[in-house]
Amino acid sequence: GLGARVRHLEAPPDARDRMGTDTLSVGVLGYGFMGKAHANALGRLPLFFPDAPDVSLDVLCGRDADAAREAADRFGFADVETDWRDAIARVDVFYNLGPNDVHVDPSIRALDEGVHVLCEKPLAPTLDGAERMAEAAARSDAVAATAFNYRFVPAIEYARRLIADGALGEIRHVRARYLQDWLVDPDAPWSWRLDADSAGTGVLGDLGAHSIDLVQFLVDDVAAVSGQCTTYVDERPDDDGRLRSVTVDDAFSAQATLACGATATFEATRCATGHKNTNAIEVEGTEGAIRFDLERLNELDVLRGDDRGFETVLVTDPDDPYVEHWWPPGHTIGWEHTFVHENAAFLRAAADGDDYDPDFGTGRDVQRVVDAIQRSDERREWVSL
Ligand code: SOE
Repeated sequence: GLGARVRHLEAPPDARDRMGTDTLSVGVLGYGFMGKAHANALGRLPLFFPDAPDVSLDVLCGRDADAAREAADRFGFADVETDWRDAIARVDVFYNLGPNDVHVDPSIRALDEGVHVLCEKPLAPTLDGAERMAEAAARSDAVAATAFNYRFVPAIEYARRLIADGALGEIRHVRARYLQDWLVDPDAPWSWRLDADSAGTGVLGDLGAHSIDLVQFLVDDVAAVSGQCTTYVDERPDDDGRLRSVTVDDAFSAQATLACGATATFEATRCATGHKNTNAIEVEGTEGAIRFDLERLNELDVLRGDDRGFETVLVTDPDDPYVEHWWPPGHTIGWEHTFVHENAAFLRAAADGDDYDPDFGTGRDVQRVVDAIQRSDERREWVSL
């Protein structure tokens, strides 16, 4: 069950008015994969991050009231709403975990009402939506977070500190790959992720956005790109067996220059046979190098300026990022912990009125790179940011 400090209200008419305490009232839109990941994270906070603000899981929002009710019971939410406007009106903090095309209007509405927002990535289906969301964030006092959870892997933060401290020297090369295989089968079912109206882009925004954010977080901004996008299977069966058009990319690759002059390459696909969730990044500088792969997320391969080869650092010591909250050295953590770290940071910023990074400006900047890669693909030429 959830920790004792996660309090539940009995069908509150307006949680915000009734709380009047430091407890943050939480509303969530969406109860699929990401709903579960964030509900799990919220449930872990009282036990492992006792300094995180108290939350009250008040409202789960979804179009289908019965399905939302069932999910609310499972996730530990007190009440449901079927209209996101009603959910936003009741809470201090709004998690936008719906498909990409419902990121824009609800997030802007929440920010305009002074409600803190954490929105899943990519920030919006199109650059226009992301720009409007970033503008809403800029005029609001509320915190606006883009959910780039892989920043919160301890080994990634460890790598960021190494690079920021100059341990790798001047960065020359960055290589980011995000490979999955769930669309190799031509009969794999159609879903909103394969529809341009709902998702905006395919793997470019879904997985490429993570890689672009990691490269910009670890090294520097993308300055120019030359990209290409490919769709291998144009139609797929939906749940009723009806063939539906696939209107987004299955795979993309791009070469890029970063503002610091480094050369970067990106590759992401949903058709890489045998790769379940290979989110990998390699960085080489004049004095050293690092290699990371999410499928070995407790480890970072580090080369420190000599010729003896890479050393595998197990990033599980108490003084490693985030680790003091968990287990003794060598007692590894997993994918779901990135959401716990992300939620702790976001809720602290919301409670204290602090800045949060990655914010909507960061999400918009990633979307600019996504958009530039799309334009480069269409025009078959380099595009500068
Ligand atoms: C897609 O398969 C997906 O679930 C992405 O949407 C997530 O962002 C990624 O973390 C895992 O893969």
